[in-house]
Parts: sequence; C-alpha cells; structure tokens
Amino acid sequence: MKTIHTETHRKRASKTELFGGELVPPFECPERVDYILQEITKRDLGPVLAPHPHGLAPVLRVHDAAFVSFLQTCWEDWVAEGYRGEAIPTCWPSRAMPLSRPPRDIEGRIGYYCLASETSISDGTWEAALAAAEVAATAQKLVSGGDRAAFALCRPPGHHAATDMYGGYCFLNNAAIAAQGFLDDGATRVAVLDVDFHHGNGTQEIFYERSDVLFLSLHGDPEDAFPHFLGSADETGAGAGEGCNVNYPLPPETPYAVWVEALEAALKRIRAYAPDALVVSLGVDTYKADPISFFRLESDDFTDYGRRIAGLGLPTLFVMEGGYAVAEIGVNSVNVLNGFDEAAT
Ligand code: SS9
Ligand code: ZN
Repeated sequence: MKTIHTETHRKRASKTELFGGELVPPFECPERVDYILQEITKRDLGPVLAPHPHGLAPVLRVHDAAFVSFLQTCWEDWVAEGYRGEAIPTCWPSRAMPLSRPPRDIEGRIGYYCLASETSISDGTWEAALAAAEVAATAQKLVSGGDRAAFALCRPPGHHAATDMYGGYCFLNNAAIAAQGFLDDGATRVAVLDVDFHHGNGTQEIFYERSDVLFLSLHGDPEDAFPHFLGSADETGAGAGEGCNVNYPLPPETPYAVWVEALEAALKRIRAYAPDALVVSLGVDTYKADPISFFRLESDDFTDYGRRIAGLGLPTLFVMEGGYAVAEIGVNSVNVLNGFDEAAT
C-alpha cells in the first residue's frame, strides 16, 4: 500500500512535557516517524508520497473555526504575553466554574481549548498539525479513488483532539477529518476503529450524535488510564447516533488473547453496520514495552490483527496515532500494514 508522509512533521518539536510534576522531553517525538519510514523502506511496503495541499477546508468540516484560529495564533499570542517557556495552561473551566466561551486573555483561552496539559504548544506546532491533516486528507482521497488501502503517516497524532479541544499530544483529529472526507466523497456510512492504547475521546465526541459514523475503540479502561474521563462501555452514542459508539475498556496487563476477543467483537459490529469505508486509528502503544501504557501485545500480534482487519474486505485507511516504544514503533506499525496487505483480497 501507499504511504503519505511529509517532513513538515518535524516542526512539531516541543521540548517539554509536563509529566509527574517535571518537564521532561516529550514521548511524542519526531524520531518516531524515522523508525516507521525506515521499516517501510526495509520491508518494501510500497511507495512513500507527499501530501497535496488541502488548506483548512477538510479541517473545518469537523473542528470549530474559533478553535482552529486559536491554534493558528496560540504560539505568537503566548510569546507576545512575554512568556519564555512553551505554552502550557494552568487554569481551566472546571465543574465549579463552567464558562462555555473562550475569554480574551491567552491564559484563559489556552485553558479553555486544552483538555490535558502534557501537550506543550511551541513554534511550528500549528504547521505540523495542519500538514498531518493534509496527509490524512490525501490518503483518504487515494482510498476513495479506488486504492484498497493507504497509510497516512500522520504526526502529530489526532484521536484525542475534539471539535474544539486539543491535548494528549493531538491538535487536529486526522482520523475524523478522513472519515468526514469519505462521506463528503460519496460514502454513506464510515466506521472508525481505534486500536490505539488510549481511548479516542476526540473522535467519539466529534461523531457522538451521528449515525453516519460508527466509532469503536479498544483501550485501557479510563478508570486506570488516560484520558480518564471518557471511554466507558456505557457511552453508546446519543440522539441519531445512539448505538453508533462502541467502547471496549480493558484492564492493566491485558494480553493479546483477551485484546483480540474485543477486536473480534468490534469487527462483528463493523460487519453488521456495513460501512463503505474503514478508518483505523493505528496506535501501537498497546505494545508490551510501551513506556506510558499497560497492555501486553508482542510484535507478532500486530501482524495477526492486521490480517484480521483485512478480512473485513473494506476500503481501509490507516491513520497513525500513538506508540512510544520508539525503537519498536516501526516494526510494530509496519507489521499491521504488512499483515493487512498479505491477507487483503
Ligand atoms: C501518562 C500520561 C499520558 C497523555 C497520553 C497521550 C497518548 C496519545 N502518565 N498522557 S496516543
Ligand atoms: Zn495512545
């Protein structure tokens, strides 16, 4: 399958992540992509192509315009305030003060639009986030145009980004942009299968009241894992979207034998939904050695589930999400794609 990739991802190079009360080098780093590209070349997955410019149009199909403007100017507004470090909020509209519009001051606005403060904003963050959205949009067009599958090598990732919130290393929801792109290009129904270790809270929120997108997520139980406040099994969609949201929260130490049962349940739901296209939010932080996650998948398991996903027989777009065991991220993600290609008919 083809991979869409751009070096613009390197502009996302913040120096800090607030972790355990310290500012540490971010887990979500540019080297992640180097390992993936290296493995794509080594194993001859297929050509690596540049994205086409799409501008803001596909982004604004799923994100709030004021939020997008905030992301575009956040860094310069932060610097203009005289701050010397990277942009990290310190105050949020909480349950005790639930303001539902952004205030004027940058301190208030960044807290309003941020859902998790491990994600520092720095110079170049917006350019990289927009480029990742263009990578997703370009790859989606390949699949809408008849390719059996494509790989959007997005960085920064996207599945935690909601209609008007960023965080969890995500700014624009690349998978949601792609799912909406399939619909805009003629699909009637699209399924989004999120296999990242973390719940895809952003994708869930974006499509929660809609019946044209089925969202399914296998993830660390939010009782035990980030994003903590969304992702339980009783979240099944609302309004027209009732029944179109499916969560599979799983406990610490989950081995592949248990994980794959949840995957098979999800694949069954997808078959019953009969979508025209599938978007896979591909995070490989389910790996046993991931430094911030707690599942126990082995490298060969990724190949196995790639094959199972191919068994759906759907036009499929893989969108890169998380994976922080950096040296193994290439092998694990290309195992999924290669397993898919082997089994695809
Ligand atoms: C771990 C905190 C993790 C953010 C994780 C975002 C993953 C994106 N103690 N916080 S795939
Ligand atoms: Zn993750």
